[in-house]
Amino acid sequence: MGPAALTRTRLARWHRSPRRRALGAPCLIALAAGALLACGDAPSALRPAGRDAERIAELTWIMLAGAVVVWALVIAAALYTVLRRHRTHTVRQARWFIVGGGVVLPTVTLAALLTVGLAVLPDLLDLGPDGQPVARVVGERWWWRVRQPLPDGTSVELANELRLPVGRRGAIAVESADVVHSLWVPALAGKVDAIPGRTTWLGVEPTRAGAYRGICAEYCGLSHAHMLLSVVAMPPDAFARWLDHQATPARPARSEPARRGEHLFLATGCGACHAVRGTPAEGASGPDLTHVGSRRTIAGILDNDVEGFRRWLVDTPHLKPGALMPAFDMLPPEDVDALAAYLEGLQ
Ligand code: HEC
Ligand SMILES: [Cu+2]
Repeated sequence: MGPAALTRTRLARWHRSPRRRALGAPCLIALAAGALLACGDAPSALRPAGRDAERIAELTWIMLAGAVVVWALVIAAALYTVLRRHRTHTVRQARWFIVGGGVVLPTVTLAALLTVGLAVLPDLLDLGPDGQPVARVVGERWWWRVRQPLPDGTSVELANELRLPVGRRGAIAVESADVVHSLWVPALAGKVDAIPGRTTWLGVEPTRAGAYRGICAEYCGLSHAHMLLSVVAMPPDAFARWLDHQATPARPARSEPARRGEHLFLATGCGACHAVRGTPAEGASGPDLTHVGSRRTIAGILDNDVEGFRRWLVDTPHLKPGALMPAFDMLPPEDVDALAAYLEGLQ
């Protein structure tokens, strides 16, 4: 039996084999998982909600199409060598094959893909009209400190949350307080490293209102995977109202437990690390908590409700291993409840 016939027999046997069938199900599951990931709640660069992510998604599809064509050509060449009848080529034909397929084709294909890729860059590097950042984001272990400028030149500080008006182009200034982090909001834009001692820039222009998940895309230590950021794109007037509200100082606690919580907040030393504008708490090493109750999450990872605050206060080292906040599990439960009521009320 010649090599070609042998291969044909092997292919036929593989086709009938139970091993091939056994492979079918896992392949289908992997494909389905991929499809689900692209449409579930997970951050996805393939469902863009921003101008930059749209360009990146287009580029991805073009690169994928290019890769599929190259792959098909390689497989076709492989099948041709294996399955063709024995027939010798002339030297001229062989040279054409090597020069054409080995030099000309890759050069042309790669040059074309490079050109398409570079053409996207100017759009991504456009940082908006006024050179002022729409937000400053500082990567810290293990949260994102966010400062958003106010019309009067000052700014408000929040944590793990950033809001942007839909349809306006701007730039986020990215910094780091400790090690190298990387900011990536796949639905909105590409990723950019947060490098200690430097400011890097990321152009953004949300096209669809909604909340999009951002992550730290550079391993930075124990709780790297918990460094999550919500980016909320809002209609411009709703954004302006939200910003106005964030600029106001905390309103005094209303309910009895919340008033007790306010007192405990200062008495247990929370104010050494946290600021609550309008109170004597002026700490700066932790997140500003002035409107913490109005944020989408607590610490980027918990639902924002009384129960979430309770869990955060007593279980900090398990929820975020290595977090630079001590656990307050020595407090009696009624004190934890009071603190949670106070924090939830900081709307
Ligand atoms: C030694 C400094 C320090 C002290 C003291 C401290 N914290 Fe924190 N706190 C932090 C840091 C740092 C973070 C951010 C941790 C992270 O997410 O990695 C944080 C996060 C938080 C958050 C989540 C904030 C957000 O925006 O989601 C809340 C709520 C909070 N602290 C409440 C308290 C309360 C209440 C007390 C007092 C009982 C307290 N903290 C004491 C440093 C401190
Ligand atoms: Cu990080």
